[in-house]
Amino acid sequence: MLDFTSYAEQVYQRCDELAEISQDRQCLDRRYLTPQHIAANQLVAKWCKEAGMNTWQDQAGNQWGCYASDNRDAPAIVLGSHLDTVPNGGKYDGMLGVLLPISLIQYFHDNNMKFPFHIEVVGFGDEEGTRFGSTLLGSQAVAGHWQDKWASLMDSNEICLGQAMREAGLDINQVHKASKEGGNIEAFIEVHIEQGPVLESKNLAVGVVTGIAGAQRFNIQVNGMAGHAGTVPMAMRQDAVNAASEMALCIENAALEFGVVATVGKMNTLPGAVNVIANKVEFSLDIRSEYDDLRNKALAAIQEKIAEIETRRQVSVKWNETHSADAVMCDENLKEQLMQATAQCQQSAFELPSGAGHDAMAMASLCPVAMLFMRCEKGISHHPDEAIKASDIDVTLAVLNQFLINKSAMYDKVEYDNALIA
Ligand code: HGY
Ligand code: MN
Ligand code: MN
Repeated sequence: MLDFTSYAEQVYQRCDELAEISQDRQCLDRRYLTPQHIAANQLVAKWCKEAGMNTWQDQAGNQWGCYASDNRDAPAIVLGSHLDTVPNGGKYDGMLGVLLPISLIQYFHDNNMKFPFHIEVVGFGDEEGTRFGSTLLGSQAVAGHWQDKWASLMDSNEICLGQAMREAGLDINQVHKASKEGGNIEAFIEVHIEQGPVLESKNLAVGVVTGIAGAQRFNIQVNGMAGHAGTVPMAMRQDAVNAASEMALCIENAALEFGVVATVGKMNTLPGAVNVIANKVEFSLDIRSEYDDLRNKALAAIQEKIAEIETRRQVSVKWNETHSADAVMCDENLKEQLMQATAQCQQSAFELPSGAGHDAMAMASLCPVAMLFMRCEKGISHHPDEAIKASDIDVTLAVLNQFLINKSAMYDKVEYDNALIA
């Protein structure tokens, strides 16, 4: 296996440097279309240039680099992930999948290596959906699925997405130009930390992803009746907090019963006073499964149970779906090619599913997609304790390099065969 130690160190340090760009001095929090997002794009642009790429920001705020083939008409292989984070996030979720390819291209540039295909790197601007609630906005723009209704999505400061774009120097009326539909893209490969404990339990640096779980997200509003905490008898209350709490527990029970994962990650109560019975609670639901029909069955059971609680507790419930993405299977050929490259670089090739969502889900409508997972310590993610080893970056660089070298040889063989036929 080629030694990429110095390039692995470069990736490691750059993750630290990028993690300094945050809207919160106490933790990593970088959101779509904020000044911090644009600053991160500019830093990534600098590194793309140093690696011999031309670089640009597209009309959806995604940052691109292209390591061009000598053949202008060649197809592109796109490598990338996201540059935004969850609040109090880790410094490898997303970033690793942008910085690792840039350093691999730095290695190609340093060694004057060229390929029969363009290699493009993309840093998507919004995978987590932290700022506007909807997710995969950057990659959906690239895949040609931007929805005009998103212009009115609001952040917690009541700034709509259209205004946020203007403040970031972008024009939402131009966002459709970010689409690569009809482009000559052969494949999208996303490198990402596993965000789970499996590779660590197998003592493997790298794994190949079989498929990405589908997900739905909702904002659920429970409206009850405010009242005096001291005078309203318990049996006469329409307490939104107790109703929402019972609903959250029925979500947990349904997830256990159907074997899916369902999370209530956000819950706000109003008016939020100690001595007032809450009249309104808003909470989020994130429900996922590798199997769409299972997720749909679990969701139907949850909706039925919540309707029963709504009636019994005399509250009213409003559902608002903020995200829906069916499960995506990775392309079989690309998966085999990544397994082959992995087997050439680590003692065994292993494949596993992804419970987390990724930009590859959006890109799958544009071109064949595949993912390479890298081990992360104790599977911790969406947390500042997210950690990886430089030696695992080394292995991942070697696997991605091997994949591109093998792919290049396939091109040469096709060209050779065509020449024979001609
Ligand atoms: O939520 C997810 O699965 C991803 O981290 N956005
Ligand atoms: Mn994430
Ligand atoms: Mn991610």
